[in-house]
Amino acid sequence: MDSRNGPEAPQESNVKSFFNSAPPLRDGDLICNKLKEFMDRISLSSENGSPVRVVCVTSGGTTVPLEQRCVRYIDNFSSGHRGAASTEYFVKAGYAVIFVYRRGSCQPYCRYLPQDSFLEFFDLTEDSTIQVCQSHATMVKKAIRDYRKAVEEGLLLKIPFTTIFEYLQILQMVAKSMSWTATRGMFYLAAAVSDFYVPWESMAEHKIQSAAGPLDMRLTQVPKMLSVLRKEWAPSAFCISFKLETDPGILLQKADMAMRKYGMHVVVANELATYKEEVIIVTKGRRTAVRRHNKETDLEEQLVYLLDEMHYEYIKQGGA
Ligand code: PAZ
Repeated sequence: MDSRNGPEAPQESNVKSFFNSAPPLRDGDLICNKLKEFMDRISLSSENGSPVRVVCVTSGGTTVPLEQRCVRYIDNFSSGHRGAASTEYFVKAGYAVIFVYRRGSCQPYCRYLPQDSFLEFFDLTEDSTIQVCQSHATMVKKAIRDYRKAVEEGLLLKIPFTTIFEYLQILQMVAKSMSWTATRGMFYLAAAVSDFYVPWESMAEHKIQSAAGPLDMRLTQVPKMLSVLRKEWAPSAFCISFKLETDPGILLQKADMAMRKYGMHVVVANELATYKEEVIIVTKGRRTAVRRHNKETDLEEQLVYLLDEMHYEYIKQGGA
């Protein structure tokens, strides 16, 4: 039912109550200014004579806090590797990228730097200056050059999130700031987003105490924001969501359903056991498997290449 003429549909009121009860972003004004600056610059640039395409890449898992002064939280599986790698290939393809990432997750152009043995990358010279070990120098030089180029050309904006509350508020801000891009906008939603959460107003303020015995907790369903994104926030953008399952028997059926139910243009289906080696691109009436060629290549390179072509077609046809 149309809310202008009668009571709100349940989904609509769930979306409202999610945003009304979410703690406001601490750095909301800063994000808003950064987005404005980024978009102003991009709107003046061109890509081979045509206006630049813009993609919002989401990456990493959202957390669900269990306490307002959070000590414990539920997390979602995602290292952020897919989003980081894809960002590099989108920049290479000429897109301006807004990289919305989980704090501490994998970053574009830093994917090869070891996180656990970072110091092994460096040598101390006799005069105590620090230099990158010769064995890694080529890789680091390339990463620095590519990163600087992306930043200097104004093609990369990074915005961090941690909780589901932050993620959805940021996604909404980004979507609204991209409205001027119309069909030239793309959403590539690789983040692993919580399906359930504890509403802020019903959350314990302080650390939950174990002395009270076993913990019973009721989680509320996170409203399905993909359909809100498609219908309200960015109706002309090209939208790609990801579907991860552990049971191969239901994966494609769930991907088809996500496409129909939320109006996605593409759903990228992957299975936990093989997601680094294979994904299936699901579109209306078509399934295309994308496999990693070997350990030296990224599956994301082929994936981004195919999505870039599909987006180009979408723009040519005026969106649909
Ligand atoms: O971040 P990562 O490279 O470790 O993993 C990527 C992924 C499996 C989280 C992504 O491909 C994906 O499927 N994201 C959506 C997950 C979901 O169904 O919520």
